[in-house]
Amino acid sequence: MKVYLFILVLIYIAMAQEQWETIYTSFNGNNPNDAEGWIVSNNYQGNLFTKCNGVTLFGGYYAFGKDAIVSKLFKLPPHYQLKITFQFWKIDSWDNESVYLIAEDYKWSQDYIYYKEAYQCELQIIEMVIQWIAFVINHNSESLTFIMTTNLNEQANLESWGIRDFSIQILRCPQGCLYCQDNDYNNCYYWIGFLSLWHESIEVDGWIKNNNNMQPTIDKCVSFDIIKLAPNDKLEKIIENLNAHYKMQVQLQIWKIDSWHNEMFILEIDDQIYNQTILESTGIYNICGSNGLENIINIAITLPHSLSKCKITMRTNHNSITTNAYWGIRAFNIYLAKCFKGCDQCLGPLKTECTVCSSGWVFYNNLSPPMLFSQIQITQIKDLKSDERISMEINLLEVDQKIISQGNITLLVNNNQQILTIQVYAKCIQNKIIKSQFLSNKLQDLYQYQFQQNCQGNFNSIIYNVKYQLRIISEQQLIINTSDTYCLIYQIVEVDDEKFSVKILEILLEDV
Ligand SMILES: [Ca+2]
Ligand SMILES: [Ca+2]
Ligand SMILES: [Ca+2]
Repeated sequence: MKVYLFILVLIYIAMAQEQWETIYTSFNGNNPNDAEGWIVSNNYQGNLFTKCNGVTLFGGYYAFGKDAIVSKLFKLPPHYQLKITFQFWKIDSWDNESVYLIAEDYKWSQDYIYYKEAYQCELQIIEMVIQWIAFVINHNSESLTFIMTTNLNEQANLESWGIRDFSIQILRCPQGCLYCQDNDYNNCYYWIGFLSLWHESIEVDGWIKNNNNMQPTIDKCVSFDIIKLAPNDKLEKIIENLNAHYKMQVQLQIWKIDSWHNEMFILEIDDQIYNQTILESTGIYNICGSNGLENIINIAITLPHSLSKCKITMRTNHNSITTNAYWGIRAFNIYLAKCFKGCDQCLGPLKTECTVCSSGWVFYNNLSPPMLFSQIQITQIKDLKSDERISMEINLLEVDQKIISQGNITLLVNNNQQILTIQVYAKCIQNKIIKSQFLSNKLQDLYQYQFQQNCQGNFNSIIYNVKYQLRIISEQQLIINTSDTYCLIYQIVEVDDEKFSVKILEILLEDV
């Protein structure tokens, strides 16, 4: 029985993950506020709502006819699919004319003719077709542009259209994901949104057009702001200060405006071509510019990338027969697949995939101190000042700190250089042997270097000069433990907010 219940719960969770969530509804009653955010142009006599067969339509008879175009920009939470549903009302004497719906690169159109099925609209008996439209698209941008229009050629008292019961539903990204392509948390938790541009308005700071300081022009297509560029134009920016990452996603939307002749849009990242899209003369409908048809193309590129800056170049070539056409850009995003917290370079999102730690951090599996031992010098000397020293005297050269007492002490070292040299004067006694070990790190592998010296002849001291390389200059915390016969130095490092002490130096005086 218990097993049975467990299976039921699992099925329930799997189904719940795929559930559509409604994030926008409009035009299902007669609330005039429902038109908020909708941009309508060329509506007959400025009419927005009409009543037909007892229900209120957005548009309709005497409202949306010849040249009427409606559009809206939707801001969306992180999602990977969306579904748009609405009821379309085709009204009156359409003469094999079409309605067009453009939801970015999703396009729908349908032709209608005049039928003899009558409803009452605004005191008139009028023929109409009522149809449910629903479509699902793969979409993960934070905004959606939605456009509806027709190619009707008579005014809205003779042929018209309207919509009602409009809704947008999404399949939301797993909780904790800011960007995703499916509902698997493991595929998305590491993405961070680094840059989001040109969704609602256009800012062109730092973007350079055609290698000079010319700022690109801002234009509108329907109600949407775009950066307007001509054939052969180039738009470029070096984007700096990227967070530590190993993968990058670049998204943008190209608006092909009017008739091109198979020129190529090219997206380059760090001077490498990542996308080539052919700009054709064809399109869905004439919505802006001159008579040529428009087309909207969403581009999304994922690439391995770990440098702290990237150069984005967008350009097209130009076929001399193309005149009076241009291209627009909007909805530009950069997402970065981030390294694990505290990691400066990585091969993947996991702690174990970190290749360079930030200061104070270590690799989770192979505790590697951020202070890397880089050079060691061991000298036997006859120290004339030997009597003035304790058995193990420590000097931290760059910070000019000297430890001349024995026992266990914690030391904060503020160094402004990338080297810290730990110098240990170890007193050497006849018939004793000095053993030493130092911890070093080469990428992910730890090495222990061991040395052994016999105390002989006139030599009464051994000086260890150990140079450590600091990855990032910051305060280091050391624990130093000395006695007559040993010197131990540990560095305090943090993993996952937990502190570890890592032994970086050990000198032992032992009997032969
Ligand atoms: Ca007609
Ligand atoms: Ca007509
Ligand atoms: Ca056009």
